[in-house]
Amino acid sequence: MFYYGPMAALLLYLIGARAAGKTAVFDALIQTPEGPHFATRGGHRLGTVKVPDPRLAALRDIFQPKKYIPAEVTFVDVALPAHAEGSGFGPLNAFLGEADAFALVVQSFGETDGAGKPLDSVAQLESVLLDLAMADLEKVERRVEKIEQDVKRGLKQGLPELAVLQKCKAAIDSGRALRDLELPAEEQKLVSSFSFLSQKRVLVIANTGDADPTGEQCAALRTACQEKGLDLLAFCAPLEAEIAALAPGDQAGFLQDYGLREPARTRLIQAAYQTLNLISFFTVGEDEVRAWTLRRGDNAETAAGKIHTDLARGFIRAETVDAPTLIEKKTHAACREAGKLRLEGKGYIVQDGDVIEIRAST
Ligand SMILES: Nc1nc2c(ncn2[C@@H]2O[C@H](COP(=O)(O)OP(=O)(O)O)[C@@H](O)[C@H]2O)c(=O)[nH]1
Ligand SMILES: [Mg+2]
Repeated sequence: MFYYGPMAALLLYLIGARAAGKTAVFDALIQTPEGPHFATRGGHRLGTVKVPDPRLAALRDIFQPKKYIPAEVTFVDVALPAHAEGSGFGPLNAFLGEADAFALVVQSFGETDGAGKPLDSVAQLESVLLDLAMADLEKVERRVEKIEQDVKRGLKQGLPELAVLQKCKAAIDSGRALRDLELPAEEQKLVSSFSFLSQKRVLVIANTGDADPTGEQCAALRTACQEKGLDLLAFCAPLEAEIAALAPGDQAGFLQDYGLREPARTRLIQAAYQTLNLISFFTVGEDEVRAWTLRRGDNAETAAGKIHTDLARGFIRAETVDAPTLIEKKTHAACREAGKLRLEGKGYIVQDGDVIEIRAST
């Protein structure tokens, strides 16, 4: 993974056909009442935003810390080469391999696509998914060839890897994305260095027209996504950009008028956490109130290791309370009195919204 700045932000890469509206979507995601925030690297645009979390904000208000550190997400508006069907992404493969997930923008407005042909959103989705698969197939075939040559020379250590690669190749050949292959952990380990693009989670963004901000008219695309097991979010990029530029107090009314639950940025971040199976836990104190990201199912020892490797090594226990209780009771002492402060061991499965203090011997 890339690290932009001191923190490990979740990396969401915007991909899609030419003129699908990737840049327009990116502009909406990075817009704020103070203007857009982004940096440029190698032609790509990167925008880092804080993950909105009302629980963390409430904890900040109680503890009044010196530092307030929400989790971060970085959106990347990928500068793609001219879209060439079925040929993968060429020189961008390695760069795309760094993504935690893709947000695949599909044009869902207007009558013609970026190539001047009649718009077919489903075909556009499938074409980009095919590009991801072709990029992987190329890597697989190149590596298979190399291992087979080695085997002929009597070098057999590549055989377990070869077996997994054959499995991957068979899946791609039959039109399945590698993300649906569910390799056992030991097989996954043998191929994880390839950073297969079709193994990454994909969120589909239908970039709709002004008349359809909630994507009611995207029935065919919605069905296609369901069949592929992909989550679909609809947003009208220019409209969302306008709303995001409003003062925070004015946004709610506009969102409501258009039938929108939350701003586009929040909806996308929530969907990304969902599809990547991520949860947040919090640490609180006078110095800092901070959010940390974990995979659902991770235990307290892993959580400790996120904060500092020493805390995982010397782990004694995790003093744990759920955020709503701490927000209600205001102090750890009050939580303890109410019997709500739990002492959890290394193997405790951390829950979304846990406030944790690690006790460790150092
Ligand atoms: N009407 C309409 N036009 C849009 C929308 N989103 C993008 N566009 C236009 O479509 C063109 C391509 O958009 P852009 O974001 O540059 O596409 P990209 O190539 O995927 O980055 C631009 O002229 C945009 O102004 C939309 O939601 N509605
Ligand atoms: Mg663009």
